[in-house]
Amino acid sequence: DYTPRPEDKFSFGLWTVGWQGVDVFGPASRPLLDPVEATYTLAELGASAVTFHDDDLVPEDSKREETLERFAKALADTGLGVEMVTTNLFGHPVFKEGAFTANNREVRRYAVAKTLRNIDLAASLGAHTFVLWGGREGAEHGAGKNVRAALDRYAESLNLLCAYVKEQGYDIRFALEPKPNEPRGDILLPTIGHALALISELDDPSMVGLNPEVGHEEMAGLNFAQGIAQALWHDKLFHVDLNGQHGPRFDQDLRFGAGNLRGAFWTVDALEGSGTGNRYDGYLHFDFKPPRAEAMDGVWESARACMRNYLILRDKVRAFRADPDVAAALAAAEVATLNEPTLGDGESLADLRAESHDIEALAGRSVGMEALDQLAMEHLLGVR
Ligand code: GLT
Ligand code: MN
Ligand code: MN
Ligand code: MN
Repeated sequence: DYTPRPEDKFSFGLWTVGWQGVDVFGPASRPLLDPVEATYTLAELGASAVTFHDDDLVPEDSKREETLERFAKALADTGLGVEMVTTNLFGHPVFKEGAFTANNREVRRYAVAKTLRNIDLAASLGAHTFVLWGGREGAEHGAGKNVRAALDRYAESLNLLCAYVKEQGYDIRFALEPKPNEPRGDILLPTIGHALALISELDDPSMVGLNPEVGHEEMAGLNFAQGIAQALWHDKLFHVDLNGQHGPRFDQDLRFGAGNLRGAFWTVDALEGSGTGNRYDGYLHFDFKPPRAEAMDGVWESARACMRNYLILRDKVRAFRADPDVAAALAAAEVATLNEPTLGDGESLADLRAESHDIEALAGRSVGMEALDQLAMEHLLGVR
């Protein structure tokens, strides 16, 4: 039974099911979806929370109060929470050359002000995570962006936002979302690793973590499961954007499980902490785009499938980890031995250097990885 439950903590961006199919080659293929209506439908499908950009919910100031009241009623009626809020710093042409890192200083000041206003809204709705995706922070031209200055300004903005949250006493942490390219030719903080490195230079690194997206890392040819495992190791996996992608090409934002299915299996394994003992306990947030060819029935089908695919894969991962043949294969591959420190307690480097090794025997040893991986493959293919 793959029915989503509240404890599964599934969450959706209102912009996902609300995407009207506008792309580079054509206009909208679907009607405007009222975000409040979308909230009711997502609740019916089994989501526990929703997330949004300021512009998804309250694009116009004139309707702000009225929309927020209707939205609050939808949350109360459905029991859904707002777990994360983010700011649109990429859609309006004012951000065409960047937001926090635009060369133009007035644009940067507007970007910070727009974000501050939305942090107040996030706090009032009880969100604890605030995502920052810098899709326009980047360049197409080498000389057009001083990367050193841009990183100074990126860090400056993040420091200002963190100071504001502390001053207001909000219980909010920031999550940076890396992406290598699209819409800019090259985006700053292109991968998990780049973003982690920037965080360590901030005034209060504890307030800033990551919101990695499956497709974004895969666009860069990277392994998402390994990326989030490292983010978890740094205690920086504050949030996650689950979707699907077929290798390095345009950002596809497929429903979770589509595209790189084996990658999705290991992603669930990493999130559940089955191999590491280090589980992600935040919301499982879907950031996908229902394909432009679909009508509204296909939109809801793809949203339902994101959750269903997660639950199916979680079952497969659990069955894999509980399989005695897998336990034997893990032992044969010495996977648990990696937990032992290389230098033992009370040992010195002299002890280590004094050891003699049978190099030829070690070089010829069996590592058992193919057998282990084939077991995972067979669980995924449904024959075990
Ligand atoms: C935008 C982007 C996503 C980000 C969202 C947060 S908005 O749709 O493509 O990957 O997660 O700003
Ligand atoms: Mn995303
Ligand atoms: Mn994407
Ligand atoms: Mn995206």
